[in-house]
This record gives sequence, C-alpha cells and structure tokens, in this order.
Amino acid sequence: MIRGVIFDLDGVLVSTDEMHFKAWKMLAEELGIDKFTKEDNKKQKGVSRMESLEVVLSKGSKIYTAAEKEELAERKNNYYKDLLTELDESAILPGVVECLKMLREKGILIGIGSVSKNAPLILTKTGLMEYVDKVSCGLDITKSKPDPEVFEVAANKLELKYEECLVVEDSFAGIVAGRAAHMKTLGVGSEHEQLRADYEATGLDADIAWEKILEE
Ligand code: B16
Ligand code: MG
Repeated sequence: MIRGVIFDLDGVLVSTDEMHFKAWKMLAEELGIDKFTKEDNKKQKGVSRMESLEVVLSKGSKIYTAAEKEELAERKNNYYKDLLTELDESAILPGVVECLKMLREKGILIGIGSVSKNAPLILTKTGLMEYVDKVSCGLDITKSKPDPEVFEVAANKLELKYEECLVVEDSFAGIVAGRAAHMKTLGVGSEHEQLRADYEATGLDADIAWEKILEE
C-alpha cells in the first residue's frame, strides 16, 4: 500500500532540465568543447553537479585540477541561476498540478527527491511548494543517484517506511536509486520505455492507473 509519492524534480515536475543543458553548453563552448550534445546531456540527468561536469570535460582533452573543477562547476551554476531568474509556473510540466492535487485529495503524502541544490528555489519560484509535504534535495545528501540516499531521506522526513513510497523519475540513475531504496518506481518522460521502472508513462498528463499503483 503506497502512502507517499516521492517526485524527482528536473524533468518530472518542471522543465528545468532544458536550462541545465543550456548552462552546461555555455560552459562547454567557453572551454572549446563544441560537440556537447543532448545525447551527452542524458548522462547528466539525476547525477550531481560535479559528476555532470565530468561528462562535459570528458568531451575535451584538457586536464583540470580539483580547484579549477570547483570554479567551473560554480560558473555553470551561475549561468543556470541566471536562467532560473526567469522561472515561473510556466515551467511546470503538463498534468503536474492536477496530479499533485488528486494525490493529496486521496491523503497521499508528497515528497521531493532531487539531487539539485537549487530544488527549494525552483519549488518556490514555480509555486509548487504549496503541494509538497517534505523536500529531500542536494543540500540534504552526500551521495547522488543512483545511490538511494535522496529517497531514503525523503521517506524519513515523511515518516513513512520505504516500502510505502513510490518514486517518480525521468532518469535511469533515479530509477536505480528508487529500487535500491526498496521503493516502487514510475518512469516518465520521452525515455520512459528504457528506464525499466515498475510502471511507466509518457508524463503525468498521461492516463496512469493510480488506483492500482497505490493499492499494490
Ligand atoms: P544542481 P533531479 C538533478 O536534479 C539534475 O537532473 C541533474 O542534471 C543535475 O546535475 C543535478 O540535479 C544537480 O543540480 O547543479 O542544481 O545542484 O533530476 O535529481 O531533480
Ligand atoms: Mg530528473
């Protein structure tokens, strides 16, 4: 029986995954890497800022020190935050608000499980915070997905057993993390068929068998 649903943020509730891509692309071009593509960007989904930086740097040949990498990651985050200044409710993906309202009406607790350190800012700026009971984000954890920590922290904050939670994710790393936390998983997004989740859907606006999923 599911009593809480823990949503990933980027690519599940909001379209900020596009802004991450733009910001990394800007950095890549400054570093002389002009072949950073959407395909490369897929490897960054759900993983930490520093791991995402390694994906960019692997496309070039230059070696950077740890201090230089810190500076590069901060530079990207500043580009990303500049893009976030424009963020409002228009970034909420289709069907999200209706889905969150429906789940709350059923008494289901809503958690966020995002490795982004910008998650609280994004939830506030889009107005989604009002539908959320507890947030577990990059500020709460030491290991990013596919480690289960971010979802375990969310369940602990919701005061639920891991088995009582469903994880909704758009990344393979996130589905692996959800499974590792002994939670059921729902994979969403254009890549949903490749995520190997327990349940799948194109997005939260799709026809999802919630009654069945919540009862299992
Ligand atoms: P930040 P999620 C993740 O968020 C993104 O998918 C990933 O691409 C990003 O590197 C990570 O957050 C860290 O984000 O730089 O803002 O701390 O999908 O777990 O909601
Ligand atoms: Mg995501």
